[in-house]
Order: sequence, then C-alpha cells, then structure tokens
Amino acid sequence: MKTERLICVSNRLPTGDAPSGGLVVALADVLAETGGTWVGWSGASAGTASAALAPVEGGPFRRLAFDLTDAEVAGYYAGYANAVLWPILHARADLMDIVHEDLAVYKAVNRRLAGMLIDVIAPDDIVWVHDFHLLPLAWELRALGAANRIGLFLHTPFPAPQDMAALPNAGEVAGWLSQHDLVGLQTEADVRKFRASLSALAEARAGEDGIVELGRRATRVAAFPISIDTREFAELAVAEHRSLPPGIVKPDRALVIGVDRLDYTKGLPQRFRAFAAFLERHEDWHRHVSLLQISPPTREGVAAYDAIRDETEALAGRINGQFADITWAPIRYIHRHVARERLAGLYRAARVALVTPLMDGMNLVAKEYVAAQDPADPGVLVLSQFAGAAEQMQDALQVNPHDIEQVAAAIHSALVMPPRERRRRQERLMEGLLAQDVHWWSAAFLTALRGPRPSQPSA
Ligand code: ADQ
Repeated sequence: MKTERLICVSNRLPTGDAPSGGLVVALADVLAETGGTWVGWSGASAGTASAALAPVEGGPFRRLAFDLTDAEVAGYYAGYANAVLWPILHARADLMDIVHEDLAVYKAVNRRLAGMLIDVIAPDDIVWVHDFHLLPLAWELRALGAANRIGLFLHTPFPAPQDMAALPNAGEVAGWLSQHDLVGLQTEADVRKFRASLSALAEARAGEDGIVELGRRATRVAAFPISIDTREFAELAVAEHRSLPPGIVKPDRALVIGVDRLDYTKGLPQRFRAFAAFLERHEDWHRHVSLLQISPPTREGVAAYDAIRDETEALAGRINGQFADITWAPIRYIHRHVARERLAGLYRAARVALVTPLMDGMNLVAKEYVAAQDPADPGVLVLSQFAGAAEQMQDALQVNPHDIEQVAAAIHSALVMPPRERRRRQERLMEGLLAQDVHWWSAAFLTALRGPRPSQPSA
C-alpha cells in the first residue's frame, strides 16, 4: 500500500544533523520513509522576507526553511503568538498585550508561508501543522485551493469558553480551526473545552462522535497525549548518571529538581514559596536537602517574561538569604540551557521532581523524570493537577500548585516515602510511559489523519 508523503510544518525548523528531542525523533522515521519534508522558520531574521522555501543541507529528512523580517518576528512571533495567543491558551487573559497590527502581521506571515508551501505540496500529500503559531495556515492553504488532508496538533491547552471570549478575534480563530480535517489536542479535558468553546461561538455544533461542525466545515477533534521516547531516555539516564561530576550529589543531601523554561505558566514563584514553607515546617531537613532549579531563558523581550525572571530571581535570593548557612544554600538556580544528556543524569540522581505548572499542555519533564528513574530505588514525582500529564500520570503525587501548604506537605511526603510505595508508583507510571510513548503518539495522530475524512455538512 502506498503511503502518502508527510509534510510537517512548525514554527521552528529542527536544527542539527541528527534528530534529537522526542518530537523530531518520532517524526524523522515517518518523514524519511515517505520521502516527506519538514518546513519551518530558520530562526534568522533580516531586512527582507524570503519569497520561496530554501533547502537546508544535511539531516535524515528533507528540510525547507523560510526567513522572517525583524518586523515579522516582532509582530507574528513575539506579538500575536506569544503575547496574545500564549496567555489566552494558558488562561492568563490578564497578561495579553493586544496590538492590532500584530494580528495583521501574524496573518500575513501565515499567508506568505501558505503561498510558498502550495508550490511544494502534491495533491495527495498529507500536511501536519504544529502549534499556535500557525493556526491560520490551513485556512490560507484552502484559499489557495489545497484539498489535502490537513491536521493540526496544538501543544498547549485549549482555552475554556470564558478565556476564548477574551480573544479579540475568537470567531476568526474558530474559522481557522474549522479548516483542518483533524485537530489533535493534548488531553480529554482539552477536547471538552474545544467543544464547549466552539459551541459558544455562533454556528458551531459539537456532535457525539468527535466531529465539530463550524459553519460549513466539519472537523474531527481528539486527544493525542504527546510523550517522549521512553526507552531511549531511560537508557540515556543510566549512562549519564554514571558520568555525573563528583560532588553534584552528596550522600547526606537529597536532591530535589525542577526543570522548566522560565515561563509564567510554570509556577516557579509558587514552587519556591512551597519549598520555603517546607523548610520552615521541617528544620530537621535543613542542610539535608537542596532544590536545583534549571530554567533557561525563553521569549526574552516579551514583557511578561522579564517580569517573571525578576520575580523568580528575587525569591530565590530571599529564600537563600533566609535559610542558607556557610555550608548550604537551599536553592541552586541555573538560568541556562543544560545538555539533554546531563539533564537525564540529574533526573536519575534526584529524589524528588517538582513539576508544578499553573497550566501546561502536557509537560514532558514529568515524563522524562519518571523514565530516568532507577526502578529499584526510584525518586518521586510531585505533579500539578493542571499539567496535561496529570490525566495519564495518576500515580504521581498530584498537587494544586496554588496551595502552597499542600505542595510543601507533598515535598515532605515525597522525601520520606517508603521504598515499597515509591517502587509501586514508579512501576505503574513507567508502564504507562512505555505503552504510550512518542512513537505511539505520532502513529495515533497519523492513523487518525489518514482515516476517513469527516463528511462535510451540506451547504
Ligand atoms: P514546553 O512548554 O517547552 O513545551 P515541556 O513539555 O516541559 O514544556 O518540554 C520542555 C522540554 O525542554 C523538555 O524536553 C525539557 O527536558 C527541555 N528543557 C527544559 N529546560 C531545559 C534546560 N534548562 N536545558 C535543556 N533542556 C531543557 C510545549 C508545551 C508543553 C508540551 C510540549 C510538547 O508548553 O505543555 O508538553 O510543548 O507538546
């Protein structure tokens, strides 16, 4: 049976000659097997925008890149995508920075990309669009006559009706979404919000079969919880744990780890406060525990990100000032990217991971941490109920990240949890991660996209 070529489109084009990171690894095989292509922004900005896609040398599959102008990076990427959509998708309408020209730039970039893409897609290619930067792409492709199967996977949560209503162009966004054959979301809760939010807008009808009718278009919507390459990450952790530099882990000092982009959705101030509350309640743990928080910078120049950086740094300083002595600082805060291999080793060395976002599409750190554990002596995952991962990872210690006292108590429970219970939780979590890894995820999405197309309502 002939398999259609896959065209993957994402904001950033994967870099490097060897695929790394779960998503790229999972799609690399399908792209290579079907002779497919990955299309994305090169990351470069200049005075002039590219008029055609340019091939990028190397790598296991074909890549085509486009450049953006500085004004496009400001309006499309930093503006509408990251200062309007991202806050709305994470229930933070208060952090939106609405600039009407940014929306025009966002649409123009998507229109230009569609114009370049239409020249490279053949009639029976299937197109897989990733994430909130490219919501109008299918709409623009349809306007150019593309009848291909087009799927969208949204890596973030989907907004509830009251959040969607705060989007200045909610109706237009619904129209963009309707142009996909398949919209993939992270969780069943997101699917429910999608149906409710779109039904709250004019002309939308949500059927019981996963089909949502919007005006004259029917779209299939379903949950495809993204994951990691579980086996590969577990092996990496075993190897890297052996080569951790001496002194990183001290026998009399438990390591608690947090790894998140420095984003206001990740709940870092609440996490630090909870750690401080735990230290206040448990003096016996002073000098016997330290929190290593690794948070690389992200989206610098977007105002809300400067604010969260200042707040997080000030809090870490204040807590260290309050509790540290000459031999111990309770929080080590690293504002840098750390190699994936090194992260894997650190996860395995950590007795506890704090994954406490206020809102998160999935959260792959939670899955990486579990995959990295020693099954005979595993650490404990403290997981926010508001991470998409919470739907699958019922055996983590789930917490409400806003409830500082509850998180503080969970940190203590995790540190003193008997080995038998740790092993029981780990076993069940790992079972889930092995059954539904990133290869399962991409196969499930592609099977649905290749399956019967939703029948369109009559005009
Ligand atoms: P992110 O918000 O970036 O992703 P997450 O799922 O946790 O969140 O993925 C982050 C990745 O970056 C992990 O693989 C992690 O190891 C890595 N990383 C984090 N900090 C790092 C550091 N200091 N150095 C090196 N690597 C680091 C978005 C959505 C999520 C969704 C994913 C995938 O916001 O909800 O799970 O996409 O769909």
